[in-house]
Amino acid sequence: MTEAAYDAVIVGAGFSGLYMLHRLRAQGLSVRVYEAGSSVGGTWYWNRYPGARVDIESQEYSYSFSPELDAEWVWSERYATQPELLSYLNHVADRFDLRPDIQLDTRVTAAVFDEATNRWKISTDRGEAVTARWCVMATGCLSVANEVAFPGAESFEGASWHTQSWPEGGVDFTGQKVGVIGTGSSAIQSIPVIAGQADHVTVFQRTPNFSVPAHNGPVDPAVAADWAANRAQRRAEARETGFGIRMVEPRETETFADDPQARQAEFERRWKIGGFALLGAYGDTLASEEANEIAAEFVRGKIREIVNDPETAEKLSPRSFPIGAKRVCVDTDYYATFNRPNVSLVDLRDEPIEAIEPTGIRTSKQTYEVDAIVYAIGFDAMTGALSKIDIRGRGGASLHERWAAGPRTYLGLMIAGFPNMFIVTGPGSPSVLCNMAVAIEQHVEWISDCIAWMGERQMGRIEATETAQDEWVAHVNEVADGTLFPKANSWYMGANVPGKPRVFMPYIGGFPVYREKCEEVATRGYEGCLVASDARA
Ligand code: NA7
Repeated sequence: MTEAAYDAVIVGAGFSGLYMLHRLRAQGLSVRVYEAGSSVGGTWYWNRYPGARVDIESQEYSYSFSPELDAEWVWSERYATQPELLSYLNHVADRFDLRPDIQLDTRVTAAVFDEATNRWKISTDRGEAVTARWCVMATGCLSVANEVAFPGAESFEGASWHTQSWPEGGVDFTGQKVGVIGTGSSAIQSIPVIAGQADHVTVFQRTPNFSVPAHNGPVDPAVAADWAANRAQRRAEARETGFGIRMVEPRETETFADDPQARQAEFERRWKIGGFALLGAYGDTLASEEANEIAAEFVRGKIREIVNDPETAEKLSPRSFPIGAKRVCVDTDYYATFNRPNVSLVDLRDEPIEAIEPTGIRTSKQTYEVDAIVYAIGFDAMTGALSKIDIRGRGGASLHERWAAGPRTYLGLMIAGFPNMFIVTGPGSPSVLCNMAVAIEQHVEWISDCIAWMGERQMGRIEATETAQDEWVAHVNEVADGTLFPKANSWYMGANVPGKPRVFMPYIGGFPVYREKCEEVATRGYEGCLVASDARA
């Protein structure tokens, strides 16, 4: 049977895949999108846990490519909830008529490059195989959940869920004793909501995280009016900041240039704004340990102010890594939730989990009886989704093996030895250290421009050189080493997955610097890449 042939296959129909499809189709390409979920939406389809919402203001965390879309969509809250984000992405799919080219409930299992034809053969778990000139991995940075590997987990008699694969109809915790394992962003968002419903919530914390208030609420009409009047300008401002987030309001000022009173006032002002604004207070927070400690201690002071019990406050206070070196969480009432009589905290540094038992969670000290368990234990980040697909490049080389010691890419967009394949927000690009919406749009546009450039020249194959890739990887590491980021056991480092190599994966040089580099590469005829026509390949 002849396989269906497309110009491009896109894996994933989240924020990245939807825009990628829209762009490539507008360029006249035939495109097939495969999506494992039963809906478009990616992250915002899967992460349906209570309290799930974006941690960047929605005005900024949304597409900017279509002024009409931007103008017509009205966000109801400063930080949109998961259902609102999912309806936004569904609206995008309908508005741009994307659905006919998207196949849902289909997981791509293999992608094999054929050197004779310069095409990828892509296979799915439905037994289909198609070929495509271009393969774009829009598979997301946080799309593969960490496995629940606690001994005895399968013996638990109650219900249990990973936050990333929450039941579509939601869960009613009324009257239940709930154990939540983990205190990352997913836990910090869900714990206050679960605590408002359940009989009791026991939080199992291995490492406390820094969390700042969202101060969420309805979108301020003045802010909405400002965005409506100045949208293009506001978007451009976001793109000029290192994190691609306008509300961070980054300042160059160094921490010790201000006296303690001025520092306190600046941090207080930013705490009131909420969200990541705190991180923009001083230019050296993520570079100097002494400076970082000042910001960290400000947050610890807030925890002590909010949490009534000093012992609980201390347990909730992060002391083992610099603030910002793990993604700061953005919460609604997280710390105050520990003042509720129906919430208790178990510090796993004192009493590690030994096993899950049929009726509870057993630590080295005791068994905590629970009716339900929420595993908020995170993701195999940045490389998880690609490592689940059997990707074979030139000479049958396996990506899995190539990346055994950690991911290596050129600009986080291409991989030497894997021609005609692109990754959206891959390791080695700003990705999770940037507003994802900003990072995604820039990648999608770069990839589609590259494909158009190839088409105009009737070229059939493009591939990053090993030299360009080595230089980029060295640069990514050098920049990371100049910061405090590698000092945390974070998912940025792969440190949260046993056995995963410790490599700092995102690019921390800042979005504007990165975008400039990408533009320079393109302007110079895709410098660092080998380009060939089909005939010469
Ligand atoms: P995170 O931020 O990786 O958090 C996972 C949490 O689960 C974290 O507190 C972990 O503790 C904890 N964890 C993981 N494995 C275990 C085991 N075995 N025992 C106890 N505790 C464990 O994932 P999230 O889903 O919350 O957030 C991911 C991103 O999504 C977030 O940054 C936002 O960008 C949105 P640890 O810190 O490893 O000690």
